[in-house]
Amino acid sequence: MARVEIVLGRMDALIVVDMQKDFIEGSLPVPGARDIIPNINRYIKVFAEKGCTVVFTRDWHPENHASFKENGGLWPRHCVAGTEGAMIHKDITLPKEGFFVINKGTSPDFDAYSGFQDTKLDALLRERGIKRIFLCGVATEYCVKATAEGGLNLGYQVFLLLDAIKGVGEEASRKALEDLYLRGAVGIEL
Ligand code: VGL
Ligand code: ZN
Repeated sequence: MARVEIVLGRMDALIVVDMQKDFIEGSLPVPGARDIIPNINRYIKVFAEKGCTVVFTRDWHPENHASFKENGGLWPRHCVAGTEGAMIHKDITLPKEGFFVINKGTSPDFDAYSGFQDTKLDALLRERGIKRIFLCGVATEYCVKATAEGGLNLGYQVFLLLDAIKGVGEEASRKALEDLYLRGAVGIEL
């Protein structure tokens, strides 16, 4: 295991992916998602203290969203905009000030796993001079992976906080990480 020191600063952003009630204890739970909450809270505190940008993404679907089974999609109804299930989980500690929330998947006609897809996330990070993004949250092989790929495509250096992500399937999650490493993402724990 190589050890390198990472000094966090203003050009770094923590992106907390989809830590919403429905993915933790609601209609589409990711097994074990609750277990990463303490580590995510630790990262939020550390990044906020270092003056980093902290962003929360939310899956934020209209009721008639194409990804829902009732509309011909893959998933049970989840994270309907404005509902209880779409809220950031109550045990996630938000920074006292200066954090951002990015909603995604808001168009009824197609799914958007990446926090960068059809959102202002890239503009927000660019405006703030962010070069490195550190990802945590759920689900490893879906929204975390897609957001990491989106970041890599846009030229960000991407770090995956391995003790603060959780996937739906073990094998699929392992494969997702392998793919991301090949593309240049780096897995770390701080
Ligand atoms: C997600 C399935 C459907 C995710 C979102 O956040 O990984 N997964 N919508
Ligand atoms: Zn969704």
